[in-house]
Amino acid sequence: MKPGIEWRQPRASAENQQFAGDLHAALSRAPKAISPKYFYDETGSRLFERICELPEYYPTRTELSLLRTHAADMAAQFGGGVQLVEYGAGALLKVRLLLDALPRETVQFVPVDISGPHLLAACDGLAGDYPGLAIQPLVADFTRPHTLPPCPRGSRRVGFFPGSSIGNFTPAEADAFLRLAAAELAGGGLLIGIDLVKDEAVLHAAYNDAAGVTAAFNMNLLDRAARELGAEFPRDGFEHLAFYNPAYRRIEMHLRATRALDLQLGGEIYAFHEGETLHTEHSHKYTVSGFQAMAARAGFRPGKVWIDANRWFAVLWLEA
Ligand code: AVI
Repeated sequence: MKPGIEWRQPRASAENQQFAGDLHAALSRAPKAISPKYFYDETGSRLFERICELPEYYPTRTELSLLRTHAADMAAQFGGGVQLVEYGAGALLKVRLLLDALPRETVQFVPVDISGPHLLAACDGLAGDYPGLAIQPLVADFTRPHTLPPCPRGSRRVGFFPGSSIGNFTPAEADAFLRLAAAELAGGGLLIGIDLVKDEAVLHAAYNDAAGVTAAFNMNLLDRAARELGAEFPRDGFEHLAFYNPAYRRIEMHLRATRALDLQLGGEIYAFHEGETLHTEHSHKYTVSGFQAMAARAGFRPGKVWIDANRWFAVLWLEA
């Protein structure tokens, strides 16, 4: 690990126990459903990076292009010194565009991510490319209560939540996250990327790529259960299912049993009938005004908005 990076290590077994408990609960409810946060182990994080480069998956390159074009304008909203908190930090690629628009000595960067080894590797890379940048990674589930390092004197705390990751929350979870963020970012603000409502064919292609990377990403949830928890099931008995649900304005991802089968987990047997699914992810799509109204209810004041020419993706500044 590079000098200058302070590392907070969680207990690995606690994470496994939580996965096991949540998977048992997911398989016991009807319909079966689990949080998408369990996609992101080492393998899942790498598969997600591949998704971001797929020709069909427009959100990443659209948001990157917005950040590239408007980084200086976005950074101008932050004010002087900044403690920049990235929620669900991942590969730390997008934040570089913001960092490039900020005087390095005025920034303390706090990437928060649940996947420890992946975050550590990303921080090493960032520290090598941005010598002198203060980086304090925090391994945590940012949707649960967590303690950020104190904000340096004279700095504003600014959250960065790109990628429309908020779309993967239920509306209640999104509201809870926005309220938590509005409280911990009070006096600063939040820069957030959201995926917009659009032509269903564009959405369908983005979650059903020809190369099958999204299918592998989805399946990794059960692969991970096999690797980490010893779950047993016929792997060829599940298939990837992703479709747009217009009533909820969201893409839904499921793992569908192609025949009646049993999944064994920690001594319990969970039966799937043919066609039954484990719901693995929602990906909500928003309108700008609808999202701003939700943010306002959580305590933010809507600020500037940057949107691409297709009106497929938006980056919003929200004052806390
Ligand atoms: C991380 N998140 C915003 C992605 C999305 O588009 O909802 C996750 C993803 N799932 C399938 N493809 C990408």
